[in-house]
Amino acid sequence: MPTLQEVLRDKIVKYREEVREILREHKDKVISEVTVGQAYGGMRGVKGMICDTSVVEPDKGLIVRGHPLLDIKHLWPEEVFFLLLTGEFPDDEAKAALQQEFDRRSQVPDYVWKLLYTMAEDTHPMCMLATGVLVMERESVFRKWYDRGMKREDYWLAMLGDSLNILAKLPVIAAGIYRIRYKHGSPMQWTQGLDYGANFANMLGIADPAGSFAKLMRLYLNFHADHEGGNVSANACHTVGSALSDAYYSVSAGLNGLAGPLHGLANQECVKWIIATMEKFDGVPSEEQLREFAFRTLREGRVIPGYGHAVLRVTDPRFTGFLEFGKEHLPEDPVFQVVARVYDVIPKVLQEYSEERVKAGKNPIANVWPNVDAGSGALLYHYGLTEFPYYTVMFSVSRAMGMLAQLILNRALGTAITRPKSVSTEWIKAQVH
Ligand code: HAX
Repeated sequence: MPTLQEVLRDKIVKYREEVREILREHKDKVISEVTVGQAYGGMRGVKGMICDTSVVEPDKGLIVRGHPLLDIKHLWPEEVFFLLLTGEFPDDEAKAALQQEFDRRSQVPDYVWKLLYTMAEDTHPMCMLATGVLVMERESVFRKWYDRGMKREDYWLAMLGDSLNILAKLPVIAAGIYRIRYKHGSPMQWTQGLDYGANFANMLGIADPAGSFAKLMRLYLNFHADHEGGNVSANACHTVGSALSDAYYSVSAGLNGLAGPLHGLANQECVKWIIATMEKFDGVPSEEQLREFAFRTLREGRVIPGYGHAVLRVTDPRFTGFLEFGKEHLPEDPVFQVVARVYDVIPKVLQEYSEERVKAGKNPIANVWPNVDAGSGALLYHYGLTEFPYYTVMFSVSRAMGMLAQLILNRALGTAITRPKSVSTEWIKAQVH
């Protein structure tokens, strides 16, 4: 099979023709309407952008290029990246070629390490990661080619070059941040010939005699890679990229969005919440104790982290996949046992609480089921990764694949600069009266 770049080049010809055809025939067809509630409500449900890498179906969860996530959970991260871009699974030869690309590009410039070492000791690891990516902007192929007058039709190629460079360096930098920030030793090097997930596992320096941590990393990097285009990180990355800012600026922006507690940071909040229940009840809490703890959290005006979703209305298949991994590899782990018990308790609690809210004239909770963040942290914790603030960095290594795949495709399709129309409250008042 040809390489990623060759397959993508052919696909792009088809993608472009398909979009040209749709626009030629149906440019003025209406696909969405916007209510006042949506305008004030984070544009939830407004169909106003395109993303072909994946779709999140409210009643099914993530579908990657037509494949429900749990059907492709065996894929390694490099295969997922290939699939996101081309809609095809790489064969062994194409996968090996992509791994060699990462091998070739994995050297992290010294100035990145110098900078990370000089950051204040209490800097959040997400800030270190976003800074580490941003400071490498001087390496951008896209910017260099653009300055030399690159043709529009080649934008995707320069974006692919930047993306491969970022993806090859990201696990090295992310693992290095873990070791620097939490004083586990110096950053470790990428091992040539080792796959992406196992490389990341290895560079974290976690003991893994049975190889199950490497398995978890492959699964983790697969599950978090993409979640269509409108989520905060993908959307932020897309918006910045639409101004033809290069991939370093764009991905760094996306990572800053992922660092919010209602988005990627929820995974650190989740484990904190689980551990807090165990400290309060001195071990694995009973269902009744969990219920009591959950209601206290809600009455204090806080959210139950890991539950709810802007789009999903069922248990997130990514949570299901992590639960299956836990049952197979760490069924006796007490933190994992709490996660499984929380799953029995919280949906009922949130349902009850939602009914209370409605009686009090507030919005219902649209989705009482767990999202991706509800279970992943417990698995990391089991392997000795007990530094919660680091979890979103691991999420980021994966999500960069989705963000970059979307960026490359948007540059290939010449997607326009993002510029929705905002309206003022005065304008809204005039409409509704
Ligand atoms: N606990 C308590 N209240 C919740 C809740 C939860 N888990 N989920 C939703 N609600 C509340 C909302 O805060 C909102 O209250 P207000 O109207 O008073 O503001 C109300 O229920 C309606 O919200 P919604 O329509 O159900 O949900 P949204 O689309 O507005 O928000 C969120 C989706 C994911 C942000 C929300 O469910 C939440 O805060 N969950 C907890 C944090 C979390 O797990 N985030 C990770 C999401 C997955 C992700 O992006 N990972 O990266």
